[in-house]
Amino acid sequence: MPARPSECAKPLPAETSSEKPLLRALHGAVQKPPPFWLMRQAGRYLPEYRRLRERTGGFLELCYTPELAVEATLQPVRRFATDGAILFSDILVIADGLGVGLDFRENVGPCLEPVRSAGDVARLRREGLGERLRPVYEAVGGVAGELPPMVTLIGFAGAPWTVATYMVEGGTSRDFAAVKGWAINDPDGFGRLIDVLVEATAAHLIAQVRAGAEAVQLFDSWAGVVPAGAFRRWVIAPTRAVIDRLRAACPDVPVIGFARGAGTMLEAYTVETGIDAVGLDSGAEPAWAARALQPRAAVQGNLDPVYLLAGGEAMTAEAGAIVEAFRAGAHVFNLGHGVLPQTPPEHVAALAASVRGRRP
Ligand code: 1CP
Repeated sequence: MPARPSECAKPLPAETSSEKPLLRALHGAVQKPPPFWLMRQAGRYLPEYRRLRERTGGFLELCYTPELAVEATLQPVRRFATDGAILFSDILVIADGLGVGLDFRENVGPCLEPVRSAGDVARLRREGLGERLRPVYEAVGGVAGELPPMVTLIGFAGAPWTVATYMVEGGTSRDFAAVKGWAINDPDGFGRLIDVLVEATAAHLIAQVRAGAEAVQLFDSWAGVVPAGAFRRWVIAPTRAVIDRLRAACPDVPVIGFARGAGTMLEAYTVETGIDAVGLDSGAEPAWAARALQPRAAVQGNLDPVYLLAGGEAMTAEAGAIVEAFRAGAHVFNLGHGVLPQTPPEHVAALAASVRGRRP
């Protein structure tokens, strides 16, 4: 594996870095068993997270207090010996850093002041963003210093489209009428918001890599609501623009792209964005993805989180089928979406054992 440029990552002994199973898979190595981590592996389903959360004022305070974010990141790694540690943060810290007045409300979710006009875009605070997000990068550095030697540190950001949905709707949405309406009625105006997010997202990922992240994931959780005819403009092009900027600064850092719900656009997404690994939601049939996508990128996924909630034989059988389907190429075992908050932690332990135990 090529040496990584020193300005982009904390120097690790080359042999340690190259031995990390998750990093190897993202660079295309075929491994049995596959390395494994879970989206939303930190959070409310863990009693130790709930205790940490009770001690703090709120979710954002947890994200912006490096010692606490480090602790939340490491909790699932200690418990399940995952191959990846995903930074404890949120895709919406970018929106917060741009000054939209973000608040996470109990049982409601994120609330933001909606951005709906050229004037709103012009008022976004682009200068000093890196400074305002500095606690996030300090958390990355803290995790890098405490990580077990074979574990890969994953940084992340929301993709521009998905972050824009929250900024325009003012929170989560059912029909995405405001954001899609803006994109349809005034594509150039909406495009300026996307352009701001491309720059901010690239800078955010570069800063995480410089602080010690070894791979990054772009979460496009709402890619699936974009009509197919607009998918290249609002999903593929902004993702490609972020990756081009990241690669110019940090050429060797693997990028995982997770365009949830992309359906028949996933092949174009994989090829045209230039991602190293494609995150699959549970709607992607493994046999199809092994044929259509795995020759072009490592694949990551894709157990439905409800199998993990259910546990038992159904879970291990389904996980086994996924491992089997992807055995000929590079594969990172994961869920098709995040761990559900009501999931028993013992089920995660059982899943980890079953993925590890299989030696086909
Ligand atoms: O303690 C709490 O109540 C906060 C719950 C919580 C947590 C633990 C939120 C609120 N975010 C997070 C952490 C988080 N979010 C992580 C790091 C932890 C880990 O993965 O182990 C990551 C990677 C995210 C990413 C994220 N945030 C996404 C993309 C992934 C996905 O789930 O599709 C999205 C869409 C968000 C927005 C968000 N953050 C939190 C909420 C309630 C929401 C809105 C979700 C929605 O619209 O339904």
